[in-house]
Amino acid sequence: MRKIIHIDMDAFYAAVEQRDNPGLRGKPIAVGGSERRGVVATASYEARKYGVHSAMPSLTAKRKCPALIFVPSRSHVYRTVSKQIRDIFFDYTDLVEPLSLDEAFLDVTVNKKGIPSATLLAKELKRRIKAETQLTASAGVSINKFIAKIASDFQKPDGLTVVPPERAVKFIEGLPIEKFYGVGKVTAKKMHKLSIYDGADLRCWSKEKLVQYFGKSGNYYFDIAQVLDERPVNPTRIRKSLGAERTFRSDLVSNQDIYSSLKEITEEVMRRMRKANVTGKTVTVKIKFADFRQITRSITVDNIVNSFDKLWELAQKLLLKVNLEKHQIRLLGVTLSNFDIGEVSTVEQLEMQF
Ligand code: DCP
Ligand code: MG
Repeated sequence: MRKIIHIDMDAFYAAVEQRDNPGLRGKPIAVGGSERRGVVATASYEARKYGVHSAMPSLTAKRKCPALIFVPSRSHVYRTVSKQIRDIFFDYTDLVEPLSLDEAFLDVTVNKKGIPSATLLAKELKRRIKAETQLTASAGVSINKFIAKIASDFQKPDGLTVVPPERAVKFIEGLPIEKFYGVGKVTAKKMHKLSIYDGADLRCWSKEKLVQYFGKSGNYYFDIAQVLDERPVNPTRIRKSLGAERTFRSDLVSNQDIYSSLKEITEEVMRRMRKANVTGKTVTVKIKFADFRQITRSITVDNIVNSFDKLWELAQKLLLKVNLEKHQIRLLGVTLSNFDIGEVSTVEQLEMQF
């Protein structure tokens, strides 16, 4: 039985800004965006009470919370803190897998300090993070990555949620399907149509049936539902690209469907880029046709791609290069690569499905 901890900093960018500028403490703030344009990278908990959240257009955020203070993002500071917390993790184990700047999985089954209780170890991590960065983190402790990740979100901020082995099944059973990491909005809807609303419902499904309805991802849904998530914490994972793709239940034919699907996928890529804090210079569009023939089209630009508008412009340009006439499209994907920072081990681990 493994002992896995997932740690995630609370309101990360906003907490750093409030730490470094006492005038912002206790106030509703948004990092990123401005009074007039852009999107919110994250909001302080004071602002979240008004419904302000990550990826919300600034204008909407300001309307929801008129007292909202916009603070510019300071990437280099967030990277420094990220490095500090990683160094703390390495004091306990080398099995550290960062998912983004502010979160990581740790396998502490065997740890450098010989601490037998993962709960005590998580408490110590939280205490040290607080002492060394003046910031709070939330932790989830369990027997696999899936449960640990969801648990860390349960009692934010400054939370500690432990799901011991004997409670793992109950935990999964009671979990609404939307909370399953890796189940996107579209998949959740599809599951609702099949009367799958929570883990208990999902647990009634065989692997075969899930694969039949959800393709390859069906295997993953089965494994997490049956508490068979054996994915190791992978400390060497360095991603060189970041993307999203979607297989359609019925092939796309009309240009309108193709472009609107491509736009949704591009939006998902942008969300992941923001979350992972990466920008890059190469954009690739992948298309699989109904006959399974697959093509990719890439473009590399001189200036980094760091906005949705730019990414969308390039994705459309690439699609224009493809003759879509008389073709049915089975899969569309958008990928960003050629990152402009050297080390990117900070990208989301799971291939998230739509
Ligand atoms: N981020 C971003 N754009 C997004 C999502 C996140 O720029 N769409 C950045 C800002 C966040 C940081 O990544 O501070 C970490 O993301 P989290 O999802 O962990 O969110 P927070 O740490 O801000 O809040 P929480 O307390 O919910 O973890
Ligand atoms: Mg966080």
